[in-house]
Amino acid sequence: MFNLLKDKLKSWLGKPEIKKKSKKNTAAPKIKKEKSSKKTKSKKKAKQVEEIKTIETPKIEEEKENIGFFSRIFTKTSTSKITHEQVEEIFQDLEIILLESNVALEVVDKIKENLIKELVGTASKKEEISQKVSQILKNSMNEIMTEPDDLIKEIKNYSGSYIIVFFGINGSGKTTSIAKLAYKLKKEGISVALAAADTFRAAAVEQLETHAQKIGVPIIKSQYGSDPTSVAFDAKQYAQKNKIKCLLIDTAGRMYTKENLIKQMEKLIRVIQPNKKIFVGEAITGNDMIEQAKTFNEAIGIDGVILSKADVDEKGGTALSVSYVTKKPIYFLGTGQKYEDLEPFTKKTILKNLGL
Ligand SMILES: Nc1nc2c(ncn2[C@@H]2O[C@H](COP(=O)(O)OP(=O)(O)OP(=O)(O)O)[C@@H](O)[C@H]2O)c(=O)[nH]1
Ligand SMILES: [Mg+2]
Repeated sequence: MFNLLKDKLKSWLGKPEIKKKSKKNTAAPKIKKEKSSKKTKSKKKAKQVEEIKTIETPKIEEEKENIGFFSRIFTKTSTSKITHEQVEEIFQDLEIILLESNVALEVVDKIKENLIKELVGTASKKEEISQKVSQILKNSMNEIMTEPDDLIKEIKNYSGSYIIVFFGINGSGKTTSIAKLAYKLKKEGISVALAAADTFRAAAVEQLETHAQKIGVPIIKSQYGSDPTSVAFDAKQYAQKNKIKCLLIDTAGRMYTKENLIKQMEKLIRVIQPNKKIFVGEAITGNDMIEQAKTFNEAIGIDGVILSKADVDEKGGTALSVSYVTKKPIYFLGTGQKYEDLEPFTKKTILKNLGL
């Protein structure tokens, strides 16, 4: 992931720009000294004058020269103070790169604010400006992202059955993320049970059941069309009775605009009182996904995010923006379709992926 944004930033920070340059040919005219008659002498002299004239006339030669983007803006300033206009000019170019890479507007604005704060009025050598901008970008990204608590540790340290509910729109990767997390927890020696509270979509229960069998964890299920809250309630009781350390509750995909479906989710949360409400969203949907996360957060409150399909997201802006907009951390990135493809979200990895 991030390939596109990484490449764009990399070429921008060291952006070569082609400038046409006129070059004066200063090579000394070669005048041959020849012995000759007076007649031919004056003829030769006239020719020489002619030659000198043509040679001395500046020869306009178009030549390509590489100049950096930053050098273009800071042509005159070597160590003079950077102006607001110069920062605006830098930002114009950067803004396009960020917006094209799905970085949310709020985040773009924050980066602009930081650039202005850190650059205007400071004196830097022309050659150091791109490095300085790169550092400000890195600091801004660091500030924008939220590092999550260690969820695995939190589950291990919890005294009862730790309950996590997953929700999101249709096909966002909820069931797959639950299976991946169950696999991870089991590998960590944590006992897990799954609750098939998606009683709505055809084959949803079978899908979760297949995962439960493959991973080797129990599943609590009911009839299609039954109340998701009652399935989740039964699962909670099962987990507590059997001292299951972590219960993962799958729910049906729902559009955040459908009020009755959001109400159904509110009821489940009110009754179950989970430790975490995790929103699962697709990295590739960019600003749409951020809107979804915001609306779900306002409606039922989210504690964190799993960003699925990060492996197919070339842009990467969603991963940078969602925690800033919702003020909730991303816990994991879904990076493929295998059980192992669930990576803890760390700022360090993201900054490395961005080449900053
Ligand atoms: N490449 C990739 N594919 C993923 C990832 N996570 C999920 N998928 C795929 O996305 C599709 C939908 O995943 P599900 O887990 O069924 O999504 P869901 O949110 O449970 O869907 P509904 O229950 O229908 O709302 C499946 O084909 C998954 O294999 C991921 O991290 N990377
Ligand atoms: Mg599902």
